[in-house]
Amino acid sequence: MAETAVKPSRRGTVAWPGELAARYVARGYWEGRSLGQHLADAARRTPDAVCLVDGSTRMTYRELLARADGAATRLAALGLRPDDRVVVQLPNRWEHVVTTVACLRLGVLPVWALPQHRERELSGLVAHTQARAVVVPDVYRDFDHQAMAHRIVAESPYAAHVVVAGDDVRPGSLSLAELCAPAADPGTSAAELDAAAPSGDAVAMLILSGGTTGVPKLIPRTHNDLTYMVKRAVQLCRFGPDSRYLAVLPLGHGFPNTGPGVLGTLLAGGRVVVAPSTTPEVALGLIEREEVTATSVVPAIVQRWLRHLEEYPGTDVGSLRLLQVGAARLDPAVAGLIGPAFGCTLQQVFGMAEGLLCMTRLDDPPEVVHHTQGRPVCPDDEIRIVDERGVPVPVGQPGVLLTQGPYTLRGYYDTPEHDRHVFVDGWYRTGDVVRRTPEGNLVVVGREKDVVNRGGEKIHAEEIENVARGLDDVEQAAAVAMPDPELGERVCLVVVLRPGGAVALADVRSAMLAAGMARFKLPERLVEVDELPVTPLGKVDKKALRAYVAATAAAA
Ligand code: OOB
Repeated sequence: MAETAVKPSRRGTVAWPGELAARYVARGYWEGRSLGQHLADAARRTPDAVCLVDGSTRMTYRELLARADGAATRLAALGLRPDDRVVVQLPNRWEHVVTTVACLRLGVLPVWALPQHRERELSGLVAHTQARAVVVPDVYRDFDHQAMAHRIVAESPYAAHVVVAGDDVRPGSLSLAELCAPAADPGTSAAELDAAAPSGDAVAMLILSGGTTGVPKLIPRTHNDLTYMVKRAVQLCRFGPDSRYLAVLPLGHGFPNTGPGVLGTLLAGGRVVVAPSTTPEVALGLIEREEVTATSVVPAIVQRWLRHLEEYPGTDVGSLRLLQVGAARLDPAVAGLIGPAFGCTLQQVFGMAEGLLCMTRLDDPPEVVHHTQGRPVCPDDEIRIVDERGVPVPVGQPGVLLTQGPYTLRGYYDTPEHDRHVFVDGWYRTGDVVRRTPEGNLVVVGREKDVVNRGGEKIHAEEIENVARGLDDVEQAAAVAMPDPELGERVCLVVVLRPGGAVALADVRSAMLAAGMARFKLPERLVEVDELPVTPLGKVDKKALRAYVAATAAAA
């Protein structure tokens, strides 16, 4: 069949080459159906099982599907069509799950933002995706998201709707509670949505890449690729109907949604328990009360939980079978404490919103689980580890990781210029420096990309530098990671001042807040130098700066 025009759901995206696509279909990875259909199938298998718990809300699969289909039908009535985008900025609450499933059913692309994102990040997302609607809480942690959303929507030629979670739904806003009410006639809505389900190769969602510069980088994930990855993670993590997954990492991230996370738990017929906070009191309390069997966290959280278990040895986490730790480097010494303290299996996860998912396997020996970040989940995930010249390095040597496979993007959403620097013959250059052990596991040893990984939150150095350079007294600015026992890394800003100038950390922080940037990106230390070190190519030598910053912090 000749393709006469680019399908709307592929606009701004780069397809896999035909030969690879054919292989992924032949090997059964790509099933040709929408993730929404797979989720509906799962819901219909055990309609009476509880699938979603959030505080006093307990929802069965029947109710989840009726609510998601109700929301999908109402979004359609508002004029949203398959391939339209909706920016979803919600804290961890059940509506996040229902809204996501609703979008997947209708073929509307959810774009998850983090609750910490402010005007700069959110307006960038709305503009870049030409989103039709924005979903926000009314007020969350003393910040008025509803007012922010209205300001952003007023500026956008595309966005028309502000949908609000919570009681304070003001004039001009739509109520998310009403949007997510069960369909009036669930059977009819379901039949209509089933009949119009998006195809497997349509884009299912746009996921924000770790760290955003001027234009946010968005990752188009297709129904085929995402379904495969989540199902494979379900298999490897042995999720099933008896799984109870604690969604404790922010649901704006991929890891707690797809690794196998919320979506994997639902596909497996299990139960998702939503945690509104990562504190040990709340999270471990939920593990005990809801008999949670699995969860995923970042190293900073697991360290806090370990301290709590030590202080309160009576805490009962006996139901927990699997603790996944990923998104940032886990210290092998900490890794060794986890199994004994929690009485469960530890799994290291090295993933990226762009695709490639690596995991240690549940029956791997301790030396693999403690010291490596595992191996790719798919036999057709291809890995190349190269030196600066792009030449593959011998096994065991560190190099930059490149990858291609059935669920790794071929290009970002609508940024062809940027893609030229990031894709090598279609392979994604991850920017991570890794080495491969003889048995094929990967160890993340560093990074070439200019990102600070603050407890799993990725921060682009450039974003901070642009604001700092805008200050009158700052001539040059470079943001780098400084080591931190709690979060792994924090942001340190190194500046060269103009003659006679002065700048304080607080000046940079206020300038960033005034620019509408998220608080977690603010630098936490400022260092003045006479000049910035440069590489032979004349670029700021970030490696040397990181070493300098680490050494001066140790001396301080
Ligand atoms: C996950 O996704 P992103 O997109 O927020 O960040 C990806 C980057 C990786 O390129 C790497 O630099 C870093 O985060 N990273 C790790 C790591 N896992 C991710 N660095 C060291 N050790 C690890 N285990 O972070 C993500 C997405 C899905 C599943 C898990 C993590």
